[in-house]
Amino acid sequence: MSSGGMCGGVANACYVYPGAPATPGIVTPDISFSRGIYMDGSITMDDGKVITIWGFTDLAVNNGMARPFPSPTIRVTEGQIVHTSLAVPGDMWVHTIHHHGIEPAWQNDGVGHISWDVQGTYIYQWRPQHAGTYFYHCHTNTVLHAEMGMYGALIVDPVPDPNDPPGTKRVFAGGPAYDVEAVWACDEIASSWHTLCWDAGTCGGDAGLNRLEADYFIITGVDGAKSALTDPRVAVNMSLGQTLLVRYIAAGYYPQRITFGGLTATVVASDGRPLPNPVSMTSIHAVAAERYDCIFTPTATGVYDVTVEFLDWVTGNTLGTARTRITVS
Ligand SMILES: [Cu+2]
Repeated sequence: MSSGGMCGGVANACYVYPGAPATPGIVTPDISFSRGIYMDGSITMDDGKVITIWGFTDLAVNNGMARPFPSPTIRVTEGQIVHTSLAVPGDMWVHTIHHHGIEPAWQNDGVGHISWDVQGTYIYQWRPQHAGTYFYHCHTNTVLHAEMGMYGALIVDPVPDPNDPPGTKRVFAGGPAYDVEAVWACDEIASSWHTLCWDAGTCGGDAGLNRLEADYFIITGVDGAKSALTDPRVAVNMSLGQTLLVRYIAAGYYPQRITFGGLTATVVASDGRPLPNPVSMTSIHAVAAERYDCIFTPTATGVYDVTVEFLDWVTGNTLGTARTRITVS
């Protein structure tokens, strides 16, 4: 086991509150997800460096043996009662799931120091009220655990419109329809953090978590130096005449600026809420945890290189870049 997550025990950590009580007011859900924990995943960067990744497994698939990064998408429909079961065995310490942008009861919000850090199995019960793009992440020793990779997309679809042709996909009820969908979770990695213990800094020592010196820049778990230009998990191939929805998630800590290689985005929603009026933008400046739903209707075939710049908080200087591509044929 190479993971730096295997360091100290829960009893020696500070400001963690292990627990897994029964879910208050639990009812039969409309849809369920089951998540486990891994702390021995990895990502191989374009320069060959292998970096340890932590994340959530899908326990419904092959007993959670896979090590997906980002963590498996949670996709639900507006108004559904959702259960997300999180199982944390003793050798994985404590973690939570915070469904970012959803507004459940505090017991189900997954903020460790407000409720508890899951040790055992807890079922988060929640009900999304607004279609849109969200993400979920661990909220135990958050600065570290989220940076280590403990996040995944959370998508809330609208209830299908009975007047639409079957299979029509919309961003929100009454919103634009789309044919092709991409999720771009743009994030930086500070590889020096990826050997730290799971509880680094919780007892007041200086673990260096106040200094983010990222050396890699990724899109949806793929190195943005080169791989994300062509990796099918990120790069978009579409036909002229189709409508593309990009769910852009600022999943890192640095401010970001994304540009679309000459294409213009029509931003129709942000942070899980429709905009009063769509806004045409050739670049978007985003800060941590913001989400933008961007519609593209290219009018010419071509290859459009998308660039995400990661910016210094103070100077605004570009600290790193990730790239992907939209190919219209
Ligand atoms: Cu965690």
